[in-house]
Amino acid sequence: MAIETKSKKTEKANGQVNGKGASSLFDAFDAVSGKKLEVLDPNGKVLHPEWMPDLDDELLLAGYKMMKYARIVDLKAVNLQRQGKLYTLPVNRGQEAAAVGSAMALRKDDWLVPAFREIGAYMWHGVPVETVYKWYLGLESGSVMPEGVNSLPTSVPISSQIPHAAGIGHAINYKGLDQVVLCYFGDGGTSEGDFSEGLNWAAVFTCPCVFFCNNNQYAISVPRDQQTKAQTIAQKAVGFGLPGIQVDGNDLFAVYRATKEAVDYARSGNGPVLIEAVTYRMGAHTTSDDPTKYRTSDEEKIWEPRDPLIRVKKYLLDKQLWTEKQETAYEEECAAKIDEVVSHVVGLGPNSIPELFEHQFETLTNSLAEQKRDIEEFLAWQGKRG
Ligand SMILES: Cc1ncc(C[n+]2csc(CCOP(=O)(O)OP(=O)(O)O)c2C)c(N)n1
Ligand SMILES: [Mg+2]
Repeated sequence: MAIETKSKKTEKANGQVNGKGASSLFDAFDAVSGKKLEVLDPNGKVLHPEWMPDLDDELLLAGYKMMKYARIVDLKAVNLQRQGKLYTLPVNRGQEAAAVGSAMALRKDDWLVPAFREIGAYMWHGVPVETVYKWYLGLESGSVMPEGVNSLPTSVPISSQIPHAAGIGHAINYKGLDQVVLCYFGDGGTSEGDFSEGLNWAAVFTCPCVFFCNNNQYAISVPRDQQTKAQTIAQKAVGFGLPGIQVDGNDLFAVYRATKEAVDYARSGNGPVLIEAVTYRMGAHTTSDDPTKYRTSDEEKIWEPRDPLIRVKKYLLDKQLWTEKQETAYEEECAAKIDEVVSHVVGLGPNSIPELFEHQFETLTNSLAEQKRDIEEFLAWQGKRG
């Protein structure tokens, strides 16, 4: 792997042991310590003021509103799927703090590399809600980013996006830029080879990547304790020689604090960080799944009061930054916006043949060009047959 980069940042990181630069947070919550970063408790009370992030009221409120919006987008999508208007989709409910709190730590020109359960992060980073619903309809246009939105599309093949994130990080170094890549995957995703290959590459080449694991306790029906014998997922960072930190993934404040620190760390040329956000998939794996087959309602009830929206709302109400009246008005506003989008999107499709080939490469590879010619010839022949 003798690849040279133009980055000056790499030199800075060379003197560090195990890829660790100066960060009091990563020292205090060292991956092997087994400690978890928490700031707010489920009642919205500040548990640990010493770890309170520097989050002004405006940004906090915007974060809460995005969590709420993502929740409503998700609930509506599930309803529409049940009515046969959308195809199978992954349910996001319960993971809004992990998604939004992490994406809030990015700069607009940073890169987002999603898996498939982070619509809050996706929308925060500038992906329109139309794109989310188009993807749920299986449309190619649901993977097309608007100009200026630095995000890869949703990725379903588990962890295949991790080497891509390392590659983007490598390109950033090569070009001498100061962007950061935030890459998501699940607890199950950490058992894939792509996880090891991506994290190793990023660590060896000091790529500015923040690897964000949504540990939602399940990989479809496989529970976390059958996924890995590692005590925590954050601990896996140690083998790659990079900092790892476990956070309460249902706590917007803790997620933002850890991700902001990781993003700053990566941007300063220290290399990657692994964050494990401990959360819970409150809904089914997808709309085709039935979680009653593998988990109990007693377990689900334990997580209900830990819903990430509840604690931020309580905090905001306590601080008089938000009122019930505003909440109701905002819910209506979100629902109206979504209804308008849905009325336009539902019913679109199917994909046209050219669209199937349009977005993957700037110039089609020979083999894809041949496939495109073949299908066009076939359709022309079929058309003539009537
Ligand atoms: C390479 C690959 N293998 C299997 C699947 C089928 N599959 C879809 S989701 C999933 C579980 C993923 O679990 P996790 O990484 O914890 O993410 P979560 O779904 O919990 O968000 C599996 C096995 C797939 N999409 N890709
Ligand atoms: Mg999972």
